Amino acid sequence: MAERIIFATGNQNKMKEIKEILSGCGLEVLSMKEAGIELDVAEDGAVFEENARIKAAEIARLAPQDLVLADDSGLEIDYLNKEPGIYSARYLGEDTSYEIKNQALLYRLSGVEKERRTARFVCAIAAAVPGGEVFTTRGTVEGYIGLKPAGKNGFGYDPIFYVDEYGCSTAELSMEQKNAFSHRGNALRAMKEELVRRGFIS
Ligand code: ITT
Repeated sequence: MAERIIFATGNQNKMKEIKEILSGCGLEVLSMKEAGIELDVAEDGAVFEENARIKAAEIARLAPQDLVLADDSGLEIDYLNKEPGIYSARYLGEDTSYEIKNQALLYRLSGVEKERRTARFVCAIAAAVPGGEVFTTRGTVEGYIGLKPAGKNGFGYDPIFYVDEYGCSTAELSMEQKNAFSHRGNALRAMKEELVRRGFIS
């Protein structure tokens, strides 16, 4: 039975959300950095699940005793044929700031009315468990692209992603509020259930 969960991400904002959601699962939750693992995995899959599987399986080879989780996530904008999708982190270049990425997306939606600005955050989580098996869960959250960026919380595309229930962007919500319904929260809760069902955590 594994004693630690390593979450295979280099994104510290994700890690904060993940630790909050997995707290109380009975296992120690570590980032790759905290586990002393440094590896840049090429995410060359065609869908979120495939990228999450690639990441989890690669890291698991370096930590065969641990339960390794990895996610791949992104923003799908319906009007832009689901762009940026799996390329969310790489949209306009990995090093381009989110201020610029967000402004560019807002520009591409200039003049488009609210009903056609629908979008969703998608998160696939893969678990690589000791023994070599890998399985995935998926979570989504539906929303729309607002007319301007708002809010300072969260990260990435949060300032332009609005949810009807709150009438504000997800960057205007606290981490607790966002985690309660977010794509990553939903995928992680489904993964927690799956891990309990399979007897890996209690
Ligand atoms: P790792 O691969 O190391 O986990 P990453 O930032 O490259 O970190 P992804 O490949 O999963 O992560 O890219 C997801 C991108 O999608 C992320 O960088 C954000 O731009 C966006 N994204 C995902 N979840 C988000 C969220 O909750 N809020 C805002 N933007 C999000």
